[in-house]
Amino acid sequence: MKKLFLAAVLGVAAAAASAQGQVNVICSVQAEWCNMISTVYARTTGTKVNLSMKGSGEALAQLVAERENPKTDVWFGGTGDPHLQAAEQGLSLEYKSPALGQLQPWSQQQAKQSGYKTVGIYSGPLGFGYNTELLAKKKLAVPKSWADLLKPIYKGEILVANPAASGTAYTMVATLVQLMGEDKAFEYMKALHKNVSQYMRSGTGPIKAVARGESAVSISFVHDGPGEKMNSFPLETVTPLEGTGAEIGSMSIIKGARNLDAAKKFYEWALTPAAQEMAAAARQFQVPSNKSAKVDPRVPDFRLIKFIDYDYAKYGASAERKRLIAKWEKEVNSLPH
Ligand code: S7P
Repeated sequence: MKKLFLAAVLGVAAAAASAQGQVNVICSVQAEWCNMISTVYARTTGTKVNLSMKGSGEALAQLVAERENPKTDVWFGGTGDPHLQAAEQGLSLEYKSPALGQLQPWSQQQAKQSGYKTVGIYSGPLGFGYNTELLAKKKLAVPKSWADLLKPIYKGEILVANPAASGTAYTMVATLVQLMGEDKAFEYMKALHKNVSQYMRSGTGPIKAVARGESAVSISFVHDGPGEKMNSFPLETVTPLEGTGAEIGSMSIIKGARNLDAAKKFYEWALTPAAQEMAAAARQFQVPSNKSAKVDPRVPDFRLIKFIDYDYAKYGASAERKRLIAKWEKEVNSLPH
């Protein structure tokens, strides 16, 4: 009798859930955050979230491949440059959220310059991750500047992602070009290549590998550091003295979304303070874009970091992104180690 009752209750719940439909989300933040938003959203709204987890570079490639027959409704998270590229290529839908006024100026600016086809949901600075135990064991100093990374002592000790696959690594290329000028930046990246042991596919791969002692130093978003530390890894982060860039992690609704109403509801929910505070609960420490969302004390303090004036419109443009990546492949990645 009890079993029958339970089955009936679950049946009603399942029917309610399916009545609320589903939303297909590409999620480009780390898995813990993706899983948390999908579980909480499904539980509170009855709408099933079909998650596909992909880094930003890979997410953009999937959306390009799906162009004629989109299977994705919302692209949540990932570096802003590929979201701007998606907007420019007509892959995302113009949508002006009524919540825009509640968002930080950088988030609103990201929306405006994309023609309201994307919006900033978080921001975070690029810097270095380092394994304190490994550095001590190898008697290596903590690198404090971009210049430090070129020192021969770091040969084979640096991990970074491949800009052709990773939005994080593209942020590094665009940051260096803006910081040094294009010619010097490419000379710099050629010299850095000698110290890089591997270009990884995913932007978060390098800091995870460094945390686990597989390498000493990574070029990474520093907001990914505290989570590794909380998992008891000997990992610290630093931002370079000369200056650095920041990402505007973004969210877009996909043009031709099969579940458009569900997509808009999910998008609105993702802009609320409560949804944005889930990042820290999932041990990810970007600055939230909703001005009312609580900022965890482990979020990097932007006031202490020297930032370049990152030109998101220029470096998020398809032609510029493609050109810089092709140049990096030809002039840097082709060099022997
Ligand atoms: O915390 C996760 C994070 O660092 O990863 C995102 C992004 O998916 C990285 O993509 P790539 O693999 O293409 O570099 C960042 O937006 C986010 O801050």
